[in-house]
Amino acid sequence: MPVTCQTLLDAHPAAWTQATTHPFLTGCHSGTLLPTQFNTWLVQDYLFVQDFTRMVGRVLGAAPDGHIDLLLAGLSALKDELLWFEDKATERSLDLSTPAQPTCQRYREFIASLAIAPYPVQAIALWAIEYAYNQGWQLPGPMPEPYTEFADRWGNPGFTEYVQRLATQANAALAAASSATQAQAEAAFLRVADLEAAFWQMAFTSGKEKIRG
Ligand code: HMH
Repeated sequence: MPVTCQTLLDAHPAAWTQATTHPFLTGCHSGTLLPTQFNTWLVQDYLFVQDFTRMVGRVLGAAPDGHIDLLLAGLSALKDELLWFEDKATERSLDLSTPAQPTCQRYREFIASLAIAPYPVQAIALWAIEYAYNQGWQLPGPMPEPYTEFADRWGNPGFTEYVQRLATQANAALAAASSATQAQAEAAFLRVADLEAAFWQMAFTSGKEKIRG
């Protein structure tokens, strides 16, 4: 039985729940999140997305012919997303040249390390990273202002379809993969799940520390 996106989700429900549910997200939903917590996330996620864009470029470079179109569309959306992050930072007077926090840096190093992984492993990691935000931003329910546009960016129907197509491509790549590559894909999925949970926790706690001064 080959590994698929669905078998990974079924085998690791607790890891995936930790990746996609967090007091940060429910705090956005209930209006209890502090602006400093949100702003910490925003700046650190911009730094993440810059390197994630580089990762998607490398996935494109490793992709078979039939997968190029979707990945190009993904890169095009990331171009828009980086400009949007810059607008949001300007609106909030945030400095995007802030250093990456250790958790953000660990995640950036992990996605950089995928450069030498087989394509099916890269495809699973890409799907997991996008699916984590697609689910995470939707699960609490409709987000109030000022978070509506953030939830919509990763929860809108077009993005949801993009993530589903990433899953289809990852499954196709894995179907032909060796058992060693399938095991590596599972490890990458679990690594993404851990790093997603840590990323929410980073923003949630470091924003609070700043308030305490
Ligand atoms: C930490 N994971 C993180 N940031 C993001 N922007 C995404 C996933 C989705 O692109």
